[in-house]
Amino acid sequence: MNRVCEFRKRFQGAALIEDRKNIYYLTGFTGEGCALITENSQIIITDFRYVEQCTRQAPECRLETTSKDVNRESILKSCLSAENINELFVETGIMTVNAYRRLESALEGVKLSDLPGTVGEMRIVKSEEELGFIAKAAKISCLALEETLKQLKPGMTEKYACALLEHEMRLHGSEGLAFDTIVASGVNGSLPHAVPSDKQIQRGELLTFDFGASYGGYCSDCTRTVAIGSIGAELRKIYDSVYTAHMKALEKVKAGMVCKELDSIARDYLEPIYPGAFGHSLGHGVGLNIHEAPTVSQKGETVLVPGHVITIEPGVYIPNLGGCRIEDTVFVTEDGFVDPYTVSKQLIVV
Ligand SMILES: [Mn+2]
Repeated sequence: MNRVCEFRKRFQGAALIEDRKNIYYLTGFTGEGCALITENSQIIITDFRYVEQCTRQAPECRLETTSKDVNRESILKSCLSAENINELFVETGIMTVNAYRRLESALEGVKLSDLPGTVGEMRIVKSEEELGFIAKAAKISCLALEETLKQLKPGMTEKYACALLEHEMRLHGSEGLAFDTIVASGVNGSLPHAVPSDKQIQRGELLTFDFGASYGGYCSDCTRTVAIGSIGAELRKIYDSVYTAHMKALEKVKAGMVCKELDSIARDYLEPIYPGAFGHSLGHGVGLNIHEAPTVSQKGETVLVPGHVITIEPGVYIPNLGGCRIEDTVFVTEDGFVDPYTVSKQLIVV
């Protein structure tokens, strides 16, 4: 997989790529290092540990290896001067000030400029292959959650439930975790990004799992809130409201829809019932990163097109009571969406 040709069509100039997901997306290389893309060459600069890996993963790239005597900056300097390049576009958003200064002083006579978001624009629309990886990660997530729910019992700690879920994701083929798993029971459910604790899961509580497998380098993102035994009317009302908000927004997902309009559908429904209780955005893009473009919030101006992958994840959080969130990662199509998750969104009682 090499997308350098497509990148060159969209951006003319010498680009230094340091973001590892961007390097992978463009060249296929997953190790540490950087990629220099110019009009005439594509070069990966790495060290001994990744030499063989680089030749396997990125055969179309020229390999330059750092050593104790030759650092990255000096390799860059000679590569640029060999092609008479006097302007280098760098990813300033992810560089440290220190690295920028080091580069600036090493490349005397070369102007450093901001690389525009070309790679991000390419990454936002997924190919069939990329959608396949995300679908596989979603399938692993569903199998793992189903297995976890079979084993879940009152008295288990949130940490234990978290370990079960993460173990099942690995057993079903996940490469790792797309992000730190959230397991929040009872009153902890009012924390949208709760960290699994030693708190025991009890009957009568809602329990939220927000988790993601990864496959082929791609993430998936899913949230289910389940009931431990029978729950009271207040919690049931929260669940039903979030469920309705989720379904209302989800059914409007299709090409042509503006992200902020989707956000409004869920928000306008929940706000009168639970004022101020849905404080985060409705969703976000998912791909090589767990959070990427487009943002599905009140500020989301992106018009959806086929191949966009977004989450729909409304939630309600009530301090001292609990909370609920329901989330799927879905694929935008011409006339709707594909939802790769098969775990029920109706309230599951464990
Ligand atoms: Mn999410």
